Amino acid sequence: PKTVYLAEYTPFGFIVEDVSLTFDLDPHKTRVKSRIAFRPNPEATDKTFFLHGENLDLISATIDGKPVNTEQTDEGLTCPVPDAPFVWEAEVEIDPANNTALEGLYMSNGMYCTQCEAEGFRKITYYPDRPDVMATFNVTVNGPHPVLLSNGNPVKTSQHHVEWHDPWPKPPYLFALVAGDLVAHSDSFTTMSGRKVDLNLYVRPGDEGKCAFGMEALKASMKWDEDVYGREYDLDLFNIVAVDDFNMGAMENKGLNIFNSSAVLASPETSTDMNFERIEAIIAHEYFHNWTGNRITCRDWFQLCLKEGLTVFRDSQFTSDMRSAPVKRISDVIDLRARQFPEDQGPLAHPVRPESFQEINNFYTATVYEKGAEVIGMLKTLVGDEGYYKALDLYFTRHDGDAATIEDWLKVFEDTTGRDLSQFKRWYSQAGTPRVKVEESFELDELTLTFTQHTPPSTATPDPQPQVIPIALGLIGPDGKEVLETQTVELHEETQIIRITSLEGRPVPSILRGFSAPIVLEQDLSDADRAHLLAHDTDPFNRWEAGRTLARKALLGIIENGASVDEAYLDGLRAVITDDSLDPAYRALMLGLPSQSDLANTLYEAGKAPDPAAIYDATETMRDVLASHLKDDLHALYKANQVSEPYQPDAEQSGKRSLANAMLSLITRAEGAELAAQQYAAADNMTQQLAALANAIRVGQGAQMLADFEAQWKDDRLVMDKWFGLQVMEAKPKDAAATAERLTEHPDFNHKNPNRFRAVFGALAMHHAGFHHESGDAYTLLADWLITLDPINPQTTARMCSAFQTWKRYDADRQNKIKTEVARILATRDLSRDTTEMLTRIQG
Ligand code: DPP
Ligand code: ZN
Repeated sequence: PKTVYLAEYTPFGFIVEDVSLTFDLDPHKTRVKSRIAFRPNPEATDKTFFLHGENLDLISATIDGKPVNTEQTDEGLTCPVPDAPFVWEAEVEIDPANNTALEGLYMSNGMYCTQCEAEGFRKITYYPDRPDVMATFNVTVNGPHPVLLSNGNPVKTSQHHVEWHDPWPKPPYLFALVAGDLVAHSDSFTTMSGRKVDLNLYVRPGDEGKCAFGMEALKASMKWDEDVYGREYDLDLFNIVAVDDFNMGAMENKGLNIFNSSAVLASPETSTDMNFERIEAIIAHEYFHNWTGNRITCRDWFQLCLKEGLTVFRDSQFTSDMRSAPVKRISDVIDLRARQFPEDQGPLAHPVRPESFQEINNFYTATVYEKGAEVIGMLKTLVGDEGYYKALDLYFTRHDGDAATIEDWLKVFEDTTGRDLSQFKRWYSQAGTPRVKVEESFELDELTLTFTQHTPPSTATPDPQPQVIPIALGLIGPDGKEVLETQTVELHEETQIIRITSLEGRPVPSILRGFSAPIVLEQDLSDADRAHLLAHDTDPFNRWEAGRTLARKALLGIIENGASVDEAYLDGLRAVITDDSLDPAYRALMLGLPSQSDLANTLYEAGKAPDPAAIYDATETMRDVLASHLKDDLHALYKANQVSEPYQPDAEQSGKRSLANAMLSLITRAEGAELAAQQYAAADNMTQQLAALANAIRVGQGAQMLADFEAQWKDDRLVMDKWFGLQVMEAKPKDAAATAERLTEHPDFNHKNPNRFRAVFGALAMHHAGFHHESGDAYTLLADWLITLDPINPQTTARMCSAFQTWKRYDADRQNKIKTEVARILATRDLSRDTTEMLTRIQG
């Protein structure tokens, strides 16, 4: 496969003035006619006329009405063109019903839909399929369906025929088309300038009852973007369509967002609190792309973080405003450490702005998205809120309508704040997680903190240079009172010393408050100091972090020498859990343990091969210890956090449910599944039902409940995904692979549906002790299924390959088993470019 390099960017030789497309829909023989007005691009030196095109059957092609001879390859075509404006017209035939890759135009349950990001438009028609080619689109859809949608506004509608016009120039990856027998949940929003926008959420008949929440989230997002960023929506219509077969979460096509049904459909009976929160965030994310992504797009795919990092940052701000900011911050950091850190510290490490790729679909990663968002958070910390919003205002005015770069982005900050961001820019160009070691000394009344930063070299970045690292810190005095409020120190050098004087007695430094930078902090604090922070830190993130660090130490003690858990920690934890002045959601997070994968990594970094079974056992022991230490509080807290009001998926109610369900899990562990069975029987919402079921399965008493659950929900695709996933998640390590395999034999298992495939195999890959069971069965099973899925859906296959990325952590036997499976997949004939690239990189 060919490698593409950022350094080799050149503009396209032609400018597209206008695009007209006509679709005559047919499952196997859809005809697409295109009429594209080109003119030579005065700024381009390379005048080759190359149009991308894949899996297209070319029926005819003309230039200015005269037939042309084209030269075709698997990737596109060229032909001679005049050195003056001209009109290209072509007709192609495509086969949406056989498009199982779910890129381009495809079918899902009888409906037509599209996915063009990143490079799917070339599977619809011949076109310069690159984000820096922006044009206005006119689209005619002919088909025997009640609903025929495309981008922009409808200009002419008759039966089986709708013409759409999108006045905003857009790159082809934002093109969308939907046709089907759909029903709309409709509403409207009046913008800040008083314009009425019609809003529709289109779903399959039967799903009407799952639309209300998504619609409210959309309106809240529209309002929030006006209030916080001054961004108003720019069409008279905004449509969202839910589709069952979709590779990603959702897609921000101009005026016609297409959503994986799991990322938009919700009802109390079928969705958990976590589902609601995720849906609210994804709706916001896609809506926010209208400005950060669509109005200002990316010059090339190396700049993906320009829109994704910023839009993730914006959706996190939104969730923090709608719900609890500390809870959102802690959840984001848990997620970053679970998904981005392993990527950044393993063979798939790449900079937030990668410099080369073979298949861009492989770079929709936690690094581009989540680390990309962290980088923007740091920038905001460094320039302050006022500086940040001034820079954003300039970004929106200066670059509206542009296909922009990270250089453009940083320039608006330099121009508005006067800061030199050349060193900061390394966050975009260097791979790897920086590690910051802090050493402390205290003499008389002076505290000295010595910071040393170091980024481990990687293939992507063999020689990392010091980065700009904002460290938010405060001090907690011996009496538990804060003696220094949060200050931000900027690290630039490899080593930097900070002195704080006039202190009365040694305070405990609370460093990296709010997780002010995406780094690993190495701080040698005693257990007593951490317990002090757990009890007194005013920064909610660091208070949680103190507890988490103590839990990690306790777990490692159990793993390595069967040590008993420190009583001071357990008492400190109990004090937090029973403190009614604290948000229940926050208290529930305090009870969470570091993941088993995280523990494996800690051991690996200490030079020891982690034993997944021992880690699993230690986690079980730790939970038993928690159950027994908190036993006098469990039932009281469970009861105190029951919700008697009608179900609402808001922060307050979901916080209570999460604390109550954390209690349920400890109670079930200590006493069996009786209370879980009661909760299951009484549940009127999925959060309560699913938590009860999970707990019953965990203690081996869930068989009947599982059968009841299946009988109740067999016709609900999204709920059945939970049923599939939960059985794998809750399996004992030795049974995980066999459980997954058994589920693949279930009549409702369908590997062509990405949600169902991920329900089973995503759960298996996340089951640390099950996936890495010494038998190697899970490795083999996953490899078998990746080989099966690759010819059908390369994108989902390649994404799932990351399950193997941590192979170097483990012992020689596991390493060999994984290497064998990776090599076996790679030896498959006609393996996709996507999967080939991922596995080759993982091999390292
Ligand atoms: N739809 C995906 C997202 O919003 C890719 N743009 O992140
Ligand atoms: Zn996005």
